[in-house]
Amino acid sequence: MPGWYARSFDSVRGTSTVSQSLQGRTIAVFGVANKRSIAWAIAQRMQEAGAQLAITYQNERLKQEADELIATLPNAQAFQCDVSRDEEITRLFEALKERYGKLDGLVHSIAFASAEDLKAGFVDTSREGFRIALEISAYSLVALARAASPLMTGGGSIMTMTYYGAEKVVPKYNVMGVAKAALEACVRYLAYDLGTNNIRVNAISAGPIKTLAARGISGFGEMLKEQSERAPLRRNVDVNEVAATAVFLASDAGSGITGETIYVDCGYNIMGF
Ligand code: NAD
Ligand code: 0WE
Repeated sequence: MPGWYARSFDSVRGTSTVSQSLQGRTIAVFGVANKRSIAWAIAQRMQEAGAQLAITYQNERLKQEADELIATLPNAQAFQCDVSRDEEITRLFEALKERYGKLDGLVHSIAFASAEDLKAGFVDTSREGFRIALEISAYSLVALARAASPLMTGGGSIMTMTYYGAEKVVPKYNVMGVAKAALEACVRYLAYDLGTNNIRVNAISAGPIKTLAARGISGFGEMLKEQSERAPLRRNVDVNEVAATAVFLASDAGSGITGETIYVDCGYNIMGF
């Protein structure tokens, strides 16, 4: 049995279980802007499961708030990285190699499209708006996976956050829907390439959650209400349910899953009417 695969056997019940512990693992989490960020909930739940964390924020503007937040978490260190800049990615992974030596997991919780592109008709998306949305929201996963894989010497788990607008039209999600469709395809191609190194790559498709990235969107409140009425569980998803799925994917319990998009949306996506 390979060493990384921590199975335990219950001789009384005669069942074997696979550990969801992240003890002894180092995980890099990208995309903490504030306490509402999905990345922040993931970081907290991963720390509770025993992981040592490198947490990144985008820029100087977010530095103070992110630094203060990250300082409250044991075994976590803050780093700055704008994923649109190759030199910042290179510098970050040099720092991670120096500080930790190896990496076991990476969480990508980053998206951006220009505010105008989430208001107008999709048909009016500019060349520049399209480029930016796809570069920040999809290509950055490829760049981070490439930089992280040499550090994942004992295998690893890479995950990203996606949304239903990748596969069905959600009015006003526009170019972000196209970027998420590309992101989900990137997950499958990365899973194929990195599978040889026992690195798994997956996406979590979360239902709508009131974060900074959602707050600016007009009608988001009504959307939450309608979604909760139509979802099989008759409610909206809690950010900690998304974080629990991230812990699962980073743990040995997720060892057989790669290239997948896992819905954490109270079942909303299964409905036809
Ligand atoms: P958020 O605003 O807290 O997180 C988005 C993060 O992206 C921020 O931390 C921001 O700094 C970062 N970012 C943007 N451009 C960057 C760049 N160039 N370099 C580095 N970081 C950059 O909002 P969130 O809702 O937590 O979003 C996290 C992820 O979850 C996104 O991928 C989003 O699409 C996805 N998601 C959100 C929802 C939702 O309803 N909130 C639902 C499904 C998926
Ligand atoms: O992925 C997202 C939002 C991502 C996002 C949000 C913003 C707002 C501020 C990307 N770029 C920006 N740029 C900004 O200037 N979600 C899944 C949340 C979301 O956004 C929507 C949604 C949902 C859900 C936009 C329209 C309709 C539904």
